Amino acid sequence: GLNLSDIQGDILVGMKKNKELFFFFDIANVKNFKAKLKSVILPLLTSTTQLLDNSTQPVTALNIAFSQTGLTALGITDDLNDILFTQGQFANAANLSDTGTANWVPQFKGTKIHGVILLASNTVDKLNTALAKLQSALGNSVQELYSLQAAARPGAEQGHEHFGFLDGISNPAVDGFQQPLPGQAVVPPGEILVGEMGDNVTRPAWAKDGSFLAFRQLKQLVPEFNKFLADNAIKAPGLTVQQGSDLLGARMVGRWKSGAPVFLSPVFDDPALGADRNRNNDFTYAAPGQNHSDPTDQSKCPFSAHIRKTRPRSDLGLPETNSHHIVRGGIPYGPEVTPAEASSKTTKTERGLAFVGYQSNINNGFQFLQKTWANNPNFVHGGVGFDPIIGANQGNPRVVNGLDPTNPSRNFTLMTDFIVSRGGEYFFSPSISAIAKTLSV
Ligand code: N7H
Repeated sequence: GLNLSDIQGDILVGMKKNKELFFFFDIANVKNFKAKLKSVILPLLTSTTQLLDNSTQPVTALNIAFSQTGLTALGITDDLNDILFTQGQFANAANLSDTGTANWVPQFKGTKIHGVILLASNTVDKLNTALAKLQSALGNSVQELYSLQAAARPGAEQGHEHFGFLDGISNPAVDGFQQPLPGQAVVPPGEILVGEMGDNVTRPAWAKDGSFLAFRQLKQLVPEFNKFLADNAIKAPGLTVQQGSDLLGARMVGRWKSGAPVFLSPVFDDPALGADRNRNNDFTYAAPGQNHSDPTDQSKCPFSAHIRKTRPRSDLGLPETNSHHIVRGGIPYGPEVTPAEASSKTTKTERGLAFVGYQSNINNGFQFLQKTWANNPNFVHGGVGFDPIIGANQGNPRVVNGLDPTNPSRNFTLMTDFIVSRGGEYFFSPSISAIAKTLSV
């Protein structure tokens, strides 16, 4: 089995807290930093084992990950053999079809960031207390370059991202570690963890049980998204305008706001289905007993729907032996939509998703999902169009097929993006023993 007490906790099971701070730093003094990494950070690192049991979860969880620039600053000369990591996200931004990098957070432009500390707790006070303690202990060994404060949404919206949809439903189960729920993909450990079975790339020995963290700050234009849904409500007998608008949104995502999959509940939301972990992921897009979906039928779920683009299930045939799965651990950031924003249908204050995706190979994982699937109008079939949620076309209009169930061949042309990339960076989240024995010495 996996050495769960050596694997940083965010990778496979997530921090399980409502507030999270992403603290991006550079190493100001290498010798001091290595000493602090060992004496201050190492004892605070939260393992997978600790997170699995409520009684061992720390009040504030902490993980750390390094960029290539950070590893280089630490004197690491081994090649991790992931070219996208080595070059950094900024150098490869064009692969993601962002609207250039003009919208990027300035600190993400270039390769200045050495690492990120992920701090998670259940209140902002506890988080800030932990941060203050940490910063005073680290002294001037590190310098803060940028921070992003993220938080689960309040009340009934908890667990839902800013467009209103329940998130965190479908992550792959790691073979031999997690018992899959019905419909969950099962992946070899090496698809997520470096150096484990299924990772066929040559790596330095110390990199074993680490994972690449693709971080993206994705701004969401929520009032604009809602305006689009209201203006383009699906018209069908028996549907009110509101229901037609909800149906359009659900078909763009592939799930209703409750989490219920449109493939299983094609016309109306089904909150009981959405909440049932044994049923809400139990579908393949194929008819019962078939291991391949019908390539002409998107009546129950568009081929372009966000969750279908990013995990095509039986569209590529079953079992799902492709190597394009990631473990997502993102969390919303920014305030709730204000009444003024809602009535003007215009975003005034930034909000979005602090996207976190873990994989052993960025080219097979995050970048593949974004570039080769979501941004590719001919995936999974010619002419299905862009993923209407995350699909990017360098800011140009995006054609999307299949959204209207009364006329599946109808194309929609989305004139604007509802998600704007503010950039990010690629990091490596090492094992705890690698931090103790290699990175801090
Ligand atoms: Fe997505 N959304 O609100 O529409 N995502 N996503 N995502 N996403 C998922 O199944 C969303 C983003 C994946 O296994 C759900 O857990 C938003 C990126 C994958 O069937 C919802 C943003 C990438 C899955 C959203 C965003 C992905 C998935 C349903 C950005 C990769 C699982 C909840 C602001 C490049 C697919 C769930 C499966 C699910 C939304 C980003 C990938 C509601 C708002 C950048 C693999």
